[in-house]
Amino acid sequence: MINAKYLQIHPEVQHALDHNIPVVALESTIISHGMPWPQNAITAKAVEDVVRQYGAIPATIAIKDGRCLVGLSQEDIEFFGQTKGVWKVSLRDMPFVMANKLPGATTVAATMRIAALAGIKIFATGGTGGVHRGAEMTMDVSADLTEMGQTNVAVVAAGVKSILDIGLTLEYLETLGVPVVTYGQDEFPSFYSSKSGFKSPLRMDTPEGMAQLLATKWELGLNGSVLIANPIPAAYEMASALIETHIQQALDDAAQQNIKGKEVTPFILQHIASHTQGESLEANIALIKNNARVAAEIAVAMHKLK
Ligand code: PSU
Ligand code: MN
Repeated sequence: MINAKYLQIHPEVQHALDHNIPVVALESTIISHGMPWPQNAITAKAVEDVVRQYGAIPATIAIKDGRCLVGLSQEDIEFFGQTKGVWKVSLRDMPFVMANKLPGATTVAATMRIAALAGIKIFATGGTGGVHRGAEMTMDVSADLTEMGQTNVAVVAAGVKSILDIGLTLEYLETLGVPVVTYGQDEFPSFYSSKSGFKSPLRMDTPEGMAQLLATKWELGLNGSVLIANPIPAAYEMASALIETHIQQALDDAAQQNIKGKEVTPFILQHIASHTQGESLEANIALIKNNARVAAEIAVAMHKLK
């Protein structure tokens, strides 16, 4: 366990951890950089409510005053929802942001690491990072993937967005030894769509099956995550051709404006959001709630295995 001075676990989360009550971690980049105010704060709260409704305790993770917060108050959620200049913190940025006591919203990679430090086994988000299109030239591969290769926290996401190279992302996860399991269908989903054109490496249909797979993996000493891909609910799916048009435009704009490094993902997401307005936001909210439900169900099933 790391020095307690770096971890601030919310009393409700600590109580759950101490009493073997299932806990689901949630990230904060989606709050500070993924959605506009006030929908971001409203959604963060609603997602926590979904976790509770399905029998687990939510622990939304962020960084403030030099500490990793595990479980946010309503005030914290509002702070991360409306404060300008909150850092997007992946693993690389963690020591700098913490040492300088800056506010930070955590990516999938940083959230996983902090969840692991707190003893949380499962995490729900919208979409993860991956291998970017053109990565064979830029080497832009999200630290989310390398983190999934080593940290024992399962990730429930709606697949990866087609802003990434989905085929290369699946290859890279295979290299890292990360099982990719799609929930309830054969095809790997691509965030706004339940389809991607790629067959999922694995498929599982029940929370109990998922819990058994996780237990087996970790009992074997096979460290790292399992990417649980949960397709967006059918009613909220968006037309792939439309999304592709916006992605192409966003990639062109990013190249023209010389957007690089950690700014690439937020820039493209922002572009899609502003060009599809309500529709993509609504889809985003629906899929993250759906992921929170599945994560809570799996957390409960893991608890029953014990
Ligand atoms: N993809 C999405 N929505 C998101 C992100 C990615 O569809 O909100 C965020 C997540 O926090 C993810 C991060 O961990 O972006 C990845 O950023 P990068 O590609 O810079 O590693
Ligand atoms: Mn990157």
